[in-house]
Amino acid sequence: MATPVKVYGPPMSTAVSRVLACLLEKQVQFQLISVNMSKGEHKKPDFLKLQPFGQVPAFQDEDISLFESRAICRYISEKYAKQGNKSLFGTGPLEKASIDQWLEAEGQSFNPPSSVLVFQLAFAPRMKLKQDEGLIRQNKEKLGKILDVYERRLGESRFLAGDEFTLADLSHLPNTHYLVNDTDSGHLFNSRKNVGRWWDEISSRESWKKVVELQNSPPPPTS
Ligand SMILES: N[C@@H](CCC(=O)N[C@@H](CS)C(=O)NCC(=O)O)C(=O)O
Repeated sequence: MATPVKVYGPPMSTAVSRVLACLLEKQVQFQLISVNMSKGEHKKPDFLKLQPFGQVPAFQDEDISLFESRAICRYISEKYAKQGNKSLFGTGPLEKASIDQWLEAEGQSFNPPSSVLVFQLAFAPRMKLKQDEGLIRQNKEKLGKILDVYERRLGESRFLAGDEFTLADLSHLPNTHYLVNDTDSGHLFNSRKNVGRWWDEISSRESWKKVVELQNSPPPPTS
């Protein structure tokens, strides 16, 4: 039996949960390794050998290590192409390019405003940090404009890259989950008919439900 891959970081982290969703779609065995971020473990020399920017997740598969959640997802999808969800990263050059195009749109256009809103609206209150109302307003407006493009696209096809659920859709799960469930910004998604239909469908996948269970389970004891 293959050695489980290792994912370092808490499932609450959006970038960690992206990798977990991918592993679950691909039915790849994994070991989740706790990193106590409140104690700054992600900035310690041993962790920096795995993730030189001092962020989670870090990832190991036997003797290789990788960082950047979207790159890790592409690697998992290619390496384990023959198992689990086989269409997650497409099968031909055109399908892959279309998936990559929407993965880039997620990373370059959707993530900047949505991650600011996740931090400001979901995490800052939990961390007892003051929210920046100007930043919130600005980023809600930016995200609305991006979602107008998504609304048009999702009026033409069931998923972002075509008829199948792919990495492009999966990559949107972490930020959207917090915005829809933990903030007052759910209407940005649900008020758009096609985006709302798409969100209901992608967030109902078994893989994502398991990630949410992991997020809600108590963290393992730390030393
Ligand atoms: N682009 C990176 C982002 C990683 C990232 O921002 N991780 C956050 C948690 S979601 C983190 O480690 N924050 C702590 C820090 O930056 O010190 C990826 O996708 O892996």
